[in-house]
Amino acid sequence: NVTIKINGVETSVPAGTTILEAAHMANIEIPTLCFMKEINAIGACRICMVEANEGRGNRLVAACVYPVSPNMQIFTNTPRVLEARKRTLELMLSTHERNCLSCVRSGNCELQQLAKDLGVEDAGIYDGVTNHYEIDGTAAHMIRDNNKCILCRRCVAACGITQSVGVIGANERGFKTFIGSAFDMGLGETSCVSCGQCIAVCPTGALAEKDSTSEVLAAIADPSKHVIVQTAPAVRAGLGECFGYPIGTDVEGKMVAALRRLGFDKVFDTDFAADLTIMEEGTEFIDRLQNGGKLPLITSCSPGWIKFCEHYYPDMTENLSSCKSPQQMFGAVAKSYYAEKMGIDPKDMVVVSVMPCTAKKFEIGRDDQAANGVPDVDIALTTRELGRMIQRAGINFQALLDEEFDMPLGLSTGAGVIFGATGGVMEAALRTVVEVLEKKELPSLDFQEVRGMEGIKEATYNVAGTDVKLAVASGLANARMLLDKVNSGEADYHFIEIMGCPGGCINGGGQPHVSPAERNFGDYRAKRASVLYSNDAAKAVRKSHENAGVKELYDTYLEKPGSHKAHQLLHTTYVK
Ligand code: HC0
Repeated sequence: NVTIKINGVETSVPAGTTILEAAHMANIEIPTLCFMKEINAIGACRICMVEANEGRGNRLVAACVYPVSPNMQIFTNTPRVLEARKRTLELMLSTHERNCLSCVRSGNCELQQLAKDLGVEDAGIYDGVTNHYEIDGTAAHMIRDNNKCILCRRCVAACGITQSVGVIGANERGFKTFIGSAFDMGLGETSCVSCGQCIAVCPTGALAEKDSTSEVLAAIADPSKHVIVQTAPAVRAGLGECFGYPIGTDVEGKMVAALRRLGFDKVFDTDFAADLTIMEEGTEFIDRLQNGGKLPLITSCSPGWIKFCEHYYPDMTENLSSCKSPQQMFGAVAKSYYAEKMGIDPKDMVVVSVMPCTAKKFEIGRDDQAANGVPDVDIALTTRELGRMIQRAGINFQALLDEEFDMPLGLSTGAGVIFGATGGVMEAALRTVVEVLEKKELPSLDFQEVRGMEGIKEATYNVAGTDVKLAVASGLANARMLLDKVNSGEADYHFIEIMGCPGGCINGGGQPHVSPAERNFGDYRAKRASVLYSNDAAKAVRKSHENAGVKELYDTYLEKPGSHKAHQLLHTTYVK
């Protein structure tokens, strides 16, 4: 350890710690714009400047990359520091489109917050020549507005390092630098996988999901339409953050109440379809295991992962489960089974989904996702869009009393809800597959080995005399690492779960933005995941094959998992 002084107060921190980390340990948050721990430590934006004295007088240094040294004196709050940050911010603002009133990030924009904290007036003192960029709306899920970009390169790091996709980078140089794709192609023309991790880390309104909220309002206002909504597992673990609740607050009941007040005809749960997925995918796994099918079986519910597999590992598409994602299974069942029950023509139904995910906006338009001759799902919203809709409708979210999902597509088990955290699909599948193969009840339903936020997890379970080898990866760079091990023969598994976003859907690209301090030093992913595991633990029924609604669906409509009708509605194909 080394002893240092921060603002005159002595403290001891491990050698090699950066000033930013040391200050965080001493409960002082130094503002950052470009910094992302371990993946974007480039010291580029110069917002984190502090004064450091190592015996040669006070010097301004970038706290995010400058390591502490013995007896260093650090000053984070002097007039010189604040003035330096203010100047830098003014320079950034001089080329930033400042129409904050209508910006989607107004209220939680990091640049706006800094301007407020540092007392920067919108005086335009450095105004002069600016660049003007066309908005890129070519991708199905998002827009890029480079007029609001501050060139922090967080999106570039998220895309290239966290996800190992790397379809964006800095084009041109100097004053003309802008972030875009190679040859300035539209994002929709590249092999972007739509994960939205770039949006999640963007400090400003330069990157945002395509907003579909007015389409939803128009459908609700149309009396000829029966408009139903489904909510993904992870939404209940994130939505509260839009309304000031601490990270890790379960707002399932208030969310249902709010959706009803927005005017949806029925409020259903994607968790129902997650249980259904387990029935289909579990059956597929047992079949492949016992009949020499292609192994490892790899989960198929994360559309960012699917697109990644198709683009970067086309030879492995045969390993993918043929199951549609729960979002799509839900839509297919809603527009067949439920529509018939209700006597509604599926053409008069609008299925809206609320997802923590931006790739779901892409998934709804994929080929072979319209089992009933109409799209399985019509509109996919992110958690953030739902937050905005509730806000705009004047619904006092905090004051709402908890309400329950509608039936029959609102019934779910604990296995369904844990889908939203990395390892959750695997655990849910194990609860069913092990019981089916061993023909007896599991003594414990908790498969701890596949829980937790590590990027890659492995476990082996002896099931009915066979050692079943499993792996779980979240985040596409981790997925790439795992698949390369499988391809090289270094590892062999029977079953792999892959989720496109690090930590799983709880950290999806459509979840509420978190502060830089939380993103860099907090455990927001684990806090959100804990909501799902607590929700699971509190449920009376925790195994998908015991979901009474799913059982009834099979008994009265689908016949059995893997049936012809189940295949027609619930399974899909992939492109190489
Ligand atoms: Fe997920 Fe899903 S768990 S992908 O992360 O499988 O988005 O939450 O809705 O479809 O259920 C996202 C979350 C879902 C789906 C489910 C799966």
